[in-house]
Amino acid sequence: MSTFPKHFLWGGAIAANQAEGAYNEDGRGLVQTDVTTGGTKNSPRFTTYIDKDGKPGKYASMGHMGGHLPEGAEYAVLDTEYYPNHKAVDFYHRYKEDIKLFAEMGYSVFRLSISWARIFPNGDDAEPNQAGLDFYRSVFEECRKYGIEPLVSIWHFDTPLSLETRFDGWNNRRLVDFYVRYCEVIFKEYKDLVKYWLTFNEINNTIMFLDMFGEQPDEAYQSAYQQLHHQFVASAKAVKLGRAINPDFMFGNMICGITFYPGSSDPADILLNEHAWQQNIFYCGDVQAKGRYGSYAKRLWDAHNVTIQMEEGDLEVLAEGMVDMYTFSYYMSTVITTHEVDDKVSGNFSVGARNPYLTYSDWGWAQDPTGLQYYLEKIYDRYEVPLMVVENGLGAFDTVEEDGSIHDDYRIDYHRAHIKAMADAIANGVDLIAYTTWGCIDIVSAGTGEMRKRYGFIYVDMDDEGKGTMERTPKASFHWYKKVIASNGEDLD
Ligand code: P53
Repeated sequence: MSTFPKHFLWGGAIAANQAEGAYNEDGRGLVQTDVTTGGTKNSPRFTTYIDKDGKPGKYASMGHMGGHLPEGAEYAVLDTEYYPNHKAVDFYHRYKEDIKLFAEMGYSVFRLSISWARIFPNGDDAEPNQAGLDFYRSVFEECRKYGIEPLVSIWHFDTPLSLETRFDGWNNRRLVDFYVRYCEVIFKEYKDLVKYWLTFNEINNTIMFLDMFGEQPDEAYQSAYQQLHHQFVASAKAVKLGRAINPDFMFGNMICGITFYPGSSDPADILLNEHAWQQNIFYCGDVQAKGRYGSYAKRLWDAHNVTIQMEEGDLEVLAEGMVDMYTFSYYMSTVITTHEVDDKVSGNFSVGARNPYLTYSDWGWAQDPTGLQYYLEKIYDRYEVPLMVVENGLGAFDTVEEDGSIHDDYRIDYHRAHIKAMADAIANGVDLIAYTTWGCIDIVSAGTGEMRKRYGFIYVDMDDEGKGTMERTPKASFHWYKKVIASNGEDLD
């Protein structure tokens, strides 16, 4: 008998802006990744603009986090730069072929995101864009054809650029209404095709990655916490509205799940580590899965002189719009300490003391399946709602052999260990209902904009300069995952 429940959902996950391409087709509006270049592990991505004097310029950013447009400048696509998300892996035109391959692996779930800018090109248009609605309808129908349940992220780092420009994005309360209107349209449109919805992808990144890379001024915290408040209210309103449209809808939050460890048994490290969990993980999870700000929230705000602008009734809205399930991504753990350390990690989005008990990926991410079990058990104990691991995977260089095959044993090892960790957590009482591996097909990296940081079970012939046939080739991991699914997580060899 399998440890995994009978109807456990197995599948994979992608995001619109990293997979679709077709960035300016069929009426789609721009998003920030469309004006963001590629980078590498050691060099950042840049968001490009034309300044007030008409000169091109750029600032370091991953497309939705980091950096600021200078006063009077406007976002711009520059002829001198390459923008990897413009073409991505052309899922927009190849989704039938891709979904067929997912079905061949035996998927029962496929996580993808809807691009807000395909539905409302400017974010707040009077009427939705029919071509955008038609596209996702065909995608969902294609999934249903194979009995695959779509798991839909409503926002995956891709606020329409026009809302950033005209309203300063999520700093502005008006975004709440625009988001809820967008939700209303997609909920009504797909109410018979989609059951599972995630309101904001990795909502906690806004606060978690703020001070990970150095000290920030109080204004940065003020903005981050205010943006989060707006997103919490938007998420809760969407949940309420969705339940009215279809009571069978299931809503999840989505947290970037990093497991934090104290660097030593020094009580100061233990306390600092607990505070890291509060700021980075619990802060968002508590609002969305408990319906209220945690008791420690005031301490977090006071530390940076933050005053959150709330409207009357907001706290009631948060309490009424709790999610049904807690979903998260899991890639790595990290170490927190008050002590000076010599051996540090310098990966992208991975900093701090190196953990001597773990190995690290080529991009400096700690490989730690036990950290996943720890996270699952800790979080289930806290919320006691069904959990989903909606992203997990290894970004790695792949080599295509002369005969065209790809032997990604390192990727198989990574997933095997994490699936075992999930089984152990389930055996310990955790109600885990789904696993969607990240980038079931190679896509553009969010953090670095690279194609060579590959996560897929399906190889895509596309490089970092935009050269390649886009041809799809199953890797060794494809055949391995197919066996895993067929055996409901039993056959991991
Ligand atoms: P990439 C940082 C740390 C953990 C997860 O990331 C992160 C990030 C941002 O890079 O993002 C999630 O592509 C995100 C996906 C992303 C994936 O992890 O940088 O939800 O969009 O692609 C992997 O290797």
